[in-house]
Amino acid sequence: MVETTQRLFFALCPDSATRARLARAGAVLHRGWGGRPMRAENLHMTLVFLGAAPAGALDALLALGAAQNLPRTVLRLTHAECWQRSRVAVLCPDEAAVPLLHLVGSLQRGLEAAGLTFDRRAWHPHVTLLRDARCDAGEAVLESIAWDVQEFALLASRHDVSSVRYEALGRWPAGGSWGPPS
Ligand code: 2AM
Repeated sequence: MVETTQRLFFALCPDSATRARLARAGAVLHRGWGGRPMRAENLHMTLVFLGAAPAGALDALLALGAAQNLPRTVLRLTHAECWQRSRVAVLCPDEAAVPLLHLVGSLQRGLEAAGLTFDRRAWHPHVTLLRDARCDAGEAVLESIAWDVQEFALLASRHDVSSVRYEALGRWPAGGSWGPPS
């Protein structure tokens, strides 16, 4: 059962090699921008953020995830940005891969149809690498990371006293070609 207090979101989860590359990029950015590096196991790219979902929504969310058809897609994370307002350092693509735009749109339409609320702000694809960053330390130059997207997931963020951990409630592999949800 979905606890009403947990935060849910659909996200891309990196494979272990990409995860390691992202963590190394975080360590490089940390030298300039400080802050707190994300734990490697928590690295992800949010697709749609739901926040607290009502108890009983889990079945609909799992069905929605399973109805998507994401082709294997390479996402090129080309540059780092430090966002002053939220004080996070992130890696971004120059352009969002089209299949991912389709996936985000399809998930949003499915949530809408199911009467579930979600963050409707425009999607800015990014991977957060540092929190509480000092964004006044100049530009960062990094090698781009080619992320061969292999799966997306429904994640729940769980807080304990000292840390946040993301638990996958459902995972769906990428593969095949893009088509309408079955
Ligand atoms: P992100 O900004 O790095 O994608 C769990 O709360 C995760 O969901 C956060 O780490 C945050 O990661 C993402 N997220 C996306 N939109 C959010 C929102 N409106 N409020 C809180 N978290 C959000």
